[in-house]
Amino acid sequence: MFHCFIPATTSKQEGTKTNTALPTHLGSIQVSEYNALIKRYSLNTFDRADPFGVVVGSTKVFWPYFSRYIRSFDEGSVPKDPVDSFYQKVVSDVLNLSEISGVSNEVRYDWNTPRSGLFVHVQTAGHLAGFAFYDQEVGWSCHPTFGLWFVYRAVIIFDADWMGPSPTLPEPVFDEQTKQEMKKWTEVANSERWQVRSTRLKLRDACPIGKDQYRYHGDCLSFFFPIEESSAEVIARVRLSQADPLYVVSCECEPSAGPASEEFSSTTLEQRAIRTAQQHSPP
Ligand code: B12
Repeated sequence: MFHCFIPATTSKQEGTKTNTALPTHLGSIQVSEYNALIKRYSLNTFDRADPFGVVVGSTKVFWPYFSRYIRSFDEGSVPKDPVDSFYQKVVSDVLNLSEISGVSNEVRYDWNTPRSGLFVHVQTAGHLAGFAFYDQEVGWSCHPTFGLWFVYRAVIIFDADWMGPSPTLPEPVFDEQTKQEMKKWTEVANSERWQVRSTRLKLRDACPIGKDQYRYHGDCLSFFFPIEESSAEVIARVRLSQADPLYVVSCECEPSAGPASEEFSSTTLEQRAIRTAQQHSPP
C-alpha cells in the first residue's frame, strides 16, 4: 500500500534543471470493496471480480507545480477551471506512459457529477484505500498527517486484478472537542449557504492535525479561500509572478526516497505507476 508524496518527471528546461513533477498522493483501492458499499455510484469493474484502482489526493504541495502550469498559458487562455484542468493533465500524462498505456482504465474525477454517470464518492474510496478516515458524522475525511488540508482529485480504475490483502482501514482521528467545533462551524456555514469563506476557513481550522505543516498559505490559501481577492485575480497575478520554490516534503512510506533538495529523488509517479501496474496486472 502506498500513500505518499509522489513527484513525477524531472526534465531539463532552458538549461536549468527544473522539476516538472506533478505532486500527488496516492492510495490503492480494492474496487470490489467500494462497489459493495456504494452500489448507487459503483465503479467500472472491467468485468473483473476484484479490480484494482488508485485514489489520487492533493495537498498544498501541488501549488508551485500548479503555478508553473498557469504560467504556461497566455493571458486570456488560462482554463476556466484551472485546478481541474491541471489534474486532468497530470493524470493523462501518467496514463499515457508507454509502460502502462496498454492497460485500459477509467478515470473518475472529484468533480464528475452523479448525472455524468462518473460520480465517485471520493471520501469512501479514500477511506477504503486506507488513505484517510472518513467521518460520516462530520462529513470530512481526515488524514493522519495532512489533517483536513487535503482534497481528493480522482479515482482511477485499471483493467487489472487486485492482488494481495485488502488495505488496512484508517483509524478515527478526531477527538470529541474537534468534532463539536467542526459541527458548530458546519451549522454556521450551512446557515450561510457556504457563501462565507471565513466561516469555511474556521471549520477547517477547527482540526489541529496537519495544520502546522499543511495548512494552505500565501497564494494557495488566497486561491481556495478568496477573501480579499477573487480566485481569478490570484490566478492573473500568479501568471505574471516569479515561480515559487518547489516544496521539499518527506515521503511517509519510503523515507529513503524522500527528496533532499529541490530536485526530487528517485521515486517518480511514473515509476510508481509502472510498478503498480506491473504488480497488479495478471502475469
Ligand atoms: C456535494 C459536495 C459538497 C456540497 C455538499 C456537502 C455534503 N457533504 O453533502 C457542498 C457544496 C456544501 C460542499 C461544500 C464543501 N466541500 Co464538498 N463535496 C461535495 C462532493 C462533490 C460530493 C459529496 C456528496 O454528495 N456525498 C454524498 C453524501 C450522501 O455522502 P454521505 O452522506 O457520507 O453518504 C455516503 C457514505 O455514507 C457512504 N457509505 C455508506 N456506508 C459506508 C461505510 C463506510 C465505512 C464508509 C467510509 C462510507 C459509507 O455511502 C454514501 C454515498 O452513497 C464531494 C466530492 C465527491 N465526489 O465525493 C466534495 C467534498 C466532500 N467537498 C470537499 C470540500 C473540501 C468542500 C468544502 C470545504 C469546499 C470549500 N472550499 O469550502 C466545503 C465544505 C464541506 C464540509 N463538509 O464542511 C472535499 C472534502 C475533503 C475532505 N478532506 O474530506 C470533497 C471530498 C471534495 C474533494 N475534492 O476532496 N461540498
